[in-house]
Amino acid sequence: MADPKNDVFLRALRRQPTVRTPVWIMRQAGRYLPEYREVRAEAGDFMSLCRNARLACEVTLQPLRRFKLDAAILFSDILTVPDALGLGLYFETGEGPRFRRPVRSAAAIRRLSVPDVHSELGYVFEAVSTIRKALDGRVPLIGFAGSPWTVATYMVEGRSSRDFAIIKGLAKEDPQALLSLLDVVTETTVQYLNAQIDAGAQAIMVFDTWGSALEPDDYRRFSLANMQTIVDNLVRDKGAEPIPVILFTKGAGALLADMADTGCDALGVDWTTDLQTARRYVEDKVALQGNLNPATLRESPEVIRQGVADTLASYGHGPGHVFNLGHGITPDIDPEHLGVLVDAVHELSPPYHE
Ligand code: 1CP
Repeated sequence: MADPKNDVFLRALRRQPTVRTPVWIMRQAGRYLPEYREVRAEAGDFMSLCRNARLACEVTLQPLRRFKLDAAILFSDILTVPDALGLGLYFETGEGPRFRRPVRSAAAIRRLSVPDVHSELGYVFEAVSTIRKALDGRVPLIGFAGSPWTVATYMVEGRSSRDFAIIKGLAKEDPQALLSLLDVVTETTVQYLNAQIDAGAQAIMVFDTWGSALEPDDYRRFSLANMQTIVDNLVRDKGAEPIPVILFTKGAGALLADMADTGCDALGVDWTTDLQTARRYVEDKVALQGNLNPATLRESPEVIRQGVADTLASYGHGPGHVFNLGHGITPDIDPEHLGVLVDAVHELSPPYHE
């Protein structure tokens, strides 16, 4: 398939020169858009939306019609993987994701096995190829998965958690059981992401939303090690240049230095670390993606523009910056405010590339 007509995002991930800073937004397809809420209502529920390639494609494209974004991201979820492992994912209205059969004991972990991703997750690969065709090279398409640790928190807790008491208990009492759970998720994720690449994904992002709940040594053992295995086993040689990989541990802070040594191309940075500081941690080994506080989008257009200006200045001159929020856009945001952000990146970033 042809290279994208707008490759500023892929070039920035590879730290090649660009004329401006590319921009996309985590959760750019989602509930803050009225047209998304309409399509989700048509689908019935969130998983039916993910399983319908035509509708998943439609909601992927919606934010691109409104805003001058430089990448599309597959519309799906990180919890499709444990669903394929047989845990029974469902969404309680207004309450977030739940699993019918959480995995809490060594015996339950032993019963898990790597599924055939093509039969269990074929709907995702069909969405990828449908979106890729519909994009027609306008911007590159990002495929993604959760980090094995972050996915395992949902598998063990059975739902969203903020203290991770059950999985941390397992890490203390039976670390080998937790490691074998992580092995199954990691192997499944490698096959899942390679199949997304085969279907047409042009960059890969691994979301480790809950890695920073671990202390640093446990982070390296239970989270970073599995992301390393993923980076090592992705088949990235598809075109003239390898498919770039972005790792994002929310709240990584100084651990960004360890992450930069995995061989990934870029790191997502949340708003609790200045890009200037992050750039020092990673010693220009990788590109950086981020990191405006999503709460800034609740402010006035003037404050949003200033936030963009400050973020660009914090990264400073030179290639290797992809503009994004430090975490996903929230459902309460006025879409016009996101337009102000995207326009400001287009307008204010060129001087940093002269
Ligand atoms: O319509 C709805 O009510 C569903 C809300 C929703 C959406 C829009 C969920 C349920 N998932 C998604 C899509 C999604 N999720 C995307 C693709 C869309 C895009 O980015 O434009 C991606 C990349 C994700 C990734 C995801 N899902 C993460 C990692 C990134 C992050 O935001 O930290 C996590 C932790 C999830 C789990 C999940 N799925 C859905 C919700 C509400 C949650 C979060 C639950 C929690 O806070 O624990």
